[in-house]
Amino acid sequence: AQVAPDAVHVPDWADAGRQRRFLAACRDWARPPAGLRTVHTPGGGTMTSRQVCLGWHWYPYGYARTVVDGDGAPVKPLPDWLAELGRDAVSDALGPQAVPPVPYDIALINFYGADARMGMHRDSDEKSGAPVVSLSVGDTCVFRFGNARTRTRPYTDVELRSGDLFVFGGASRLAYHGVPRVYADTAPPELGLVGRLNITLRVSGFQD
Ligand code: MD3
Ligand code: FE
Repeated sequence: AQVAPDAVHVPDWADAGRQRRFLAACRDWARPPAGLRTVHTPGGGTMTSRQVCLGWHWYPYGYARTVVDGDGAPVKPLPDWLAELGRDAVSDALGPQAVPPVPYDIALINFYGADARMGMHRDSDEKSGAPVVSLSVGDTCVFRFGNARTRTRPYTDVELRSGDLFVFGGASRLAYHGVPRVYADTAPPELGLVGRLNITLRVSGFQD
């Protein structure tokens, strides 16, 4: 379903097998070095989701090749299959003409426990305007998709469930968005995941 221009939600995009393989990969990436970490903002805040990065390491508010706000290890590489999945996702959601000419080179994976939230924000630390790809696994959440001008209304609330794809291109790439709540114990039981995982794929636009 189209939620805004170039913002398309594709429920059930990833089947159970693909969700399971994603979860297994995330558990592997979460291990140290350069594993899952708690993110502290410069203002003294602590993000309630925990995060692991591939390709480029995101810290508030920039990117580095090492985990500057964690163990200092080199960031894990982004595997080719994941970059390819990014292209497939854009093609399915927005059409083949929207697939960027340069490969996806950043993955940010956020893990949400039942009490985790993500406040309204814009993703503006990348140089490329290529569409952002988001894949959800585990518990259902409320995803709030806003506008490019303010953190507040108007916004649209959408439930994201395990296996759902969301792609944000064009003007929607710079819209405010957040996760105001996660519904505990709503993950498919056979997954064996307590909580929610969200993987976003991005194109950095960086030279190195
Ligand atoms: C719209 N993640 O990683 S996914 C993030 O569920 C982030 O973990 C949320 O916001 C999550 O930055 C929301 C949907 C999403 C992701 C990135 C976007 C929407 C976006 C970037 C630009 C516009
Ligand atoms: Fe975001």
